[in-house]
Amino acid sequence: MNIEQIRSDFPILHQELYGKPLVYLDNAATTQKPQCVIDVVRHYYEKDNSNIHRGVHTLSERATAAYEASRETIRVFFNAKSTKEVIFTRGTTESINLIASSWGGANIGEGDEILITHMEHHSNIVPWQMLCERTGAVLKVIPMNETGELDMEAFSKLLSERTKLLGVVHMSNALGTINPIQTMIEQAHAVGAVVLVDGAQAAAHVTVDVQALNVDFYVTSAHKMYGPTGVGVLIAKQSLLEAMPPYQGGGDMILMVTFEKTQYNDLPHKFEAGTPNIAGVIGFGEAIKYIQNIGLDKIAGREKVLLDYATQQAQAFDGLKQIGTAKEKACVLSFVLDGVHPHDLGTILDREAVAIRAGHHCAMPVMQFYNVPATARASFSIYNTEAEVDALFAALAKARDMFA
Ligand code: 7TS
Repeated sequence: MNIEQIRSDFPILHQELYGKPLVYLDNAATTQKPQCVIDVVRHYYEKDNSNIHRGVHTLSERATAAYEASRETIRVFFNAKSTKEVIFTRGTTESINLIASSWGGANIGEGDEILITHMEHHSNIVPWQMLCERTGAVLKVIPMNETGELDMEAFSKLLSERTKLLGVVHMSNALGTINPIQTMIEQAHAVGAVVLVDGAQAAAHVTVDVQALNVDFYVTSAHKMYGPTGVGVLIAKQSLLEAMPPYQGGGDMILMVTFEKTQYNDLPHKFEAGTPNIAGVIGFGEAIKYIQNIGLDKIAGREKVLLDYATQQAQAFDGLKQIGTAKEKACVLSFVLDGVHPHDLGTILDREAVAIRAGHHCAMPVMQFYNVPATARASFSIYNTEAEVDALFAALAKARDMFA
């Protein structure tokens, strides 16, 4: 794999901050965008900009064709059965809120249980708490151990006929852990629960086949997969979507409206009310093609080499404690450094042109588990290099010396 060639696809990487070359290691927050994605968004606005699904004129036809072509690209990428199962949203957060509101509102009642894990992002905690407050359902949490792996025995014990939904993160943004979702889906289905997998982190690093997984809901965001912000996808079984009420009402989600009654549109449009992020969806499709051109397996293989290289240095680094050491993990190095607050670390590293994230990563329960206010997190992508990992540790050494 030619990393220099890949780097040349990403214009933003080729700049200096404070006189030093940018080292972008905040990919779990959002990845950078390759030129092809930037170009396709620009082309759309320069040549095709128009509203979709309604115009009879040429531009609208072109815009609609490009939008729907993205849906097909994304269907193939995740191996969904039909484009009816591919709903565009604003991202993972909106996808989960859609499920909690629409599916949850129709299916959850008092005494029912929603089961999530201790390592969920807030976006897979709070919507369920809100649903529980509305309905009297109970939120249960699968515990994890010190390495950042789920306690599978506890999981089995928590499952019962009261469990109506299992919500599990495929790959933790705070720890890097990749959860055994195949087994968890099978076990949850055995008690009749529906399963939602949060793929916000995983989808750019792990091959996902929603049919092989037999997952009910799989959600992710384009911007963590080299695509634009403000767009994501909800992939769901058609039978579930057919039975769910619309999430929002408005244009495009109807077939017929009178003041007496409205007939909803067919899938997937029933869940896409209003003018969507057309350019974003088109950019998302292009980003998926970019991944396909390199090959997700190759990407994952290369990223593993990089993570191993960084992990070795982390283990040898005095005063550094890794947060998240699961056997199955990807792309995330979360840590605390003796005597230096993660936020100070983030600021010092920024002056060295090394971009990392410092904070609770919208996973406060993970911070509570490790009894830390925050962690520093370096997260890797296909365009990162060993030299950049070296730059990270050189900057960390500088920070450690400053506080010594
Ligand atoms: N789930 C996980 C596992 C995430 O990592 C994120 C975003 C979300 C859900 C929400 O995605 P959104 O696109 O709707 O915002 N995670 C992060 C992060 O780790 N740093 O910034 C955003």
